[in-house]
Amino acid sequence: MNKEQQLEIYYYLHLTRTLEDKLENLLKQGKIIGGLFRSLGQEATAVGSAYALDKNHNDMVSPLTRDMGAMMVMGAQPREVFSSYLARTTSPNQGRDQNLHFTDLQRGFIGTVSPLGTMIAVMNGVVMGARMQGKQTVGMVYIGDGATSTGAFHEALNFAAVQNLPLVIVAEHNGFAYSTPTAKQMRIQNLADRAQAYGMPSEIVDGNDVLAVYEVARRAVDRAREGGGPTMIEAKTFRMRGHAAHDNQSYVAKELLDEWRKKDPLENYERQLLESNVAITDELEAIRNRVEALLGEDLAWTESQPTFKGEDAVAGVYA
Ligand SMILES: Cc1ncc(C[n+]2csc(CCOP(=O)(O)OP(=O)(O)O)c2C)c(N)n1
Repeated sequence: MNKEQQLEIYYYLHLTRTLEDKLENLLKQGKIIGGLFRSLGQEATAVGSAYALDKNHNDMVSPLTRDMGAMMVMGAQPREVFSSYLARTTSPNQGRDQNLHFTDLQRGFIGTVSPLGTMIAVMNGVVMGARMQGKQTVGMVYIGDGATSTGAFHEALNFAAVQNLPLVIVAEHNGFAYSTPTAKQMRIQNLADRAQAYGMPSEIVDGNDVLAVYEVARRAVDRAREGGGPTMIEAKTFRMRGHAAHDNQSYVAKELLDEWRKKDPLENYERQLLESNVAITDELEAIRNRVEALLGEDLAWTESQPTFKGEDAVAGVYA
């Protein structure tokens, strides 16, 4: 990976982190209607994996709550996220929904539907359709540890394996499904074991090491494109906030959070770039300033936009 790409990855990691920091501030200011879901601590998993996709082949992702970083890599704009959370009528969902529930087939992302596990079947269809059309599209779909216990997950994983589909499944092992620790909902240590049951190759990676995530994702994407079928990647990471902002994580041991704070993916990557002489401090600061300027501009634009009104809810829903 050349210097430009390594700095681009830094840009996306920093963009994701700062965008969500600003959303948290907006929530505290009472400007966000509804909840706020963050990917704090998990940004490297989303950014590193999506960065392995190729837009020239119309690769597609289906992100989850913790995959803001993948959306940014695919070209989603901060103003689309701000305006969704701030319920503006000019947001991708016209103010009807927040978070990452929006789709753009051109840019290659399909907004998730809430029943967990089901998006793997949807992405199976997407890549199967593309293959029938003679395209070399690879799909990437994200799944949480909790969601790997759904029936939908197992049915879709088997189908992807049997059909040898060009799909990469990124399983985010972040310790908790809402308040349930992984050990209380499965007897296995590694989510990757689930893939073995279907004859699907899997790899385990440090989900907080963005370059390591990129490497395994790149291998899986290349294999899928060459007709080698699906791969499941298990990214070991940690959810540094509650399920959403209303959840104070009181059920997570402080020691565990302290331990994972030391493995912060953004701080570690920054150190790595400096220590390996890929970048100097000024270059990283210039990137941070670029992010700050973009977010300032997009938030100002969002705040100038009209707010969703109750009566707007009935338009465009029924014929
Ligand atoms: C089939 C289904 N069951 C329950 C829920 C409610 N729910 C939403 S998120 C969530 C926890 C998900 O945990 P996990 O898959 O580990 O992802 P994480 O939030 O840790 O990223 C639950 C139970 C749902 N959306 N769909």
